Amino acid sequence: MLIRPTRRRFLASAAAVPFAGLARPLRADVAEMSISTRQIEVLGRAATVYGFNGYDGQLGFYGSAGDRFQLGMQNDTDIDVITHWHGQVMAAEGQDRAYTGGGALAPGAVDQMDFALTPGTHWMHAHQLSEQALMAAPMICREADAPDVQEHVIMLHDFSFRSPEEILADLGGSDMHGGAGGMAGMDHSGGGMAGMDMDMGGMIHANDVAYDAYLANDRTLADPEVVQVEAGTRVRLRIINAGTATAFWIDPGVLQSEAIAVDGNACAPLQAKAYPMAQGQRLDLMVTIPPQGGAFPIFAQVEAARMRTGIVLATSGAKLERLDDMAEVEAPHVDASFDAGLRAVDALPDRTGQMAHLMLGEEAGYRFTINGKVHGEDTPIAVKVGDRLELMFMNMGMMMHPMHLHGHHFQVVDVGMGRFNGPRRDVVAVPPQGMVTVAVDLDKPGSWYLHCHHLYHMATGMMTEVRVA
Ligand SMILES: [Cu+2]
Repeated sequence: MLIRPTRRRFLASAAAVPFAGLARPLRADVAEMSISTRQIEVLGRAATVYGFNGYDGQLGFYGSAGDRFQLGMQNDTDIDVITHWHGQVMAAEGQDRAYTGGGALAPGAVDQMDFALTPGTHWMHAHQLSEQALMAAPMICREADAPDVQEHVIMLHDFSFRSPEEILADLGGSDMHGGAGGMAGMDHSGGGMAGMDMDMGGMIHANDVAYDAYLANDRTLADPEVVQVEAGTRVRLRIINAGTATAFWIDPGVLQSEAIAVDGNACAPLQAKAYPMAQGQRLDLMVTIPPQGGAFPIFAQVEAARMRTGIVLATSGAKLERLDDMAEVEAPHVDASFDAGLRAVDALPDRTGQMAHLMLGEEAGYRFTINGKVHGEDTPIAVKVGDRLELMFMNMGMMMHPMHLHGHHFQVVDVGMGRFNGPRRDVVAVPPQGMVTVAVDLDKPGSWYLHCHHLYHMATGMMTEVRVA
């Protein structure tokens, strides 16, 4: 048997390279990646956040098609971590802890990982409130047919100096999923509302959390990352929206651009003036640097708001101008119009399947539901291996819900304008009052979470499971 050494494994055999902010050097005999706290500076203030630390001083993991994710993951924090390899659908149940009964990686413990990487722009994150404290990192597997161009990863975050527990308390909700005490603190006695409250919030809204800053690779526009690029070349941006409660619009400004993949899945190239990214989604954007060179901001603007973050692509010697962290004009709400224009290059074969209807609701007391139930009260969707399933999401509320299925990449087949050959994804934005249908071939046994990727909607109940037997 031939075992291809991955770059990561090669590095593991070399001396460990600790970097600033790492609690202590990694030990090659114990772990090849670690989860720990680190220090960043936001708006001139120090902040302690989490990180998934690789050996070479980079956050996250970078591999190539054919590699395996084969390493020890050590938890150097003092909290339990429910690890999730988002988009890495070859992680068998048990490798990925985010399922009912999956438990958590305890402080000091090591999980031995070993699964084939799924090519594309994916990521790793805690399936708990700690995701808000930046417990998230890129998990990239470069495609075998990736064009030979410069690549750069951009990870977006919504940042608060408050703890996620405080944020959730301010929203009025209680954590039903991944809190330190598991199901402790779950109290439905005060709810008392069986039906859905269609008047919640009155009108379509977003951004229910007031953040202190929005980060692109840990930095704000006051001090953005500046990436050196060559004039006249193409650059592939692998963008990850790790914002827990924030959808963004990616604005490449004057640069010619096209989307070439969404959620790690190649799509027919699509040009837009701005590209929406719901929570959890990824976008591979190919941009062209003009022959005359210059400095080119890539903005990520919060939906339905003026706040923005971003990075700068700059050719050598280009003059960098100060960038305003407020756009002149408010961005629209993220809706389904971009997805309506996307076409899959690896469409699912035509098949009929069973349909599951999922009504997405919001109730008083910051309670988010699927078919009127919070996770724990819900009835999982039961199917057999190999089944085709269609999930029809009907959003009865006034906030967009980015719906994510674990273990699979579905295909968007209807965004309310009739059947179409839509994109392969693993998170789909279901707009307020909107209806979106996705199709999926369930090829792996297991209990796969199906949930809203707005962290606080998930935490307060908007999650169920697809049980594949
Ligand atoms: Cu939601």
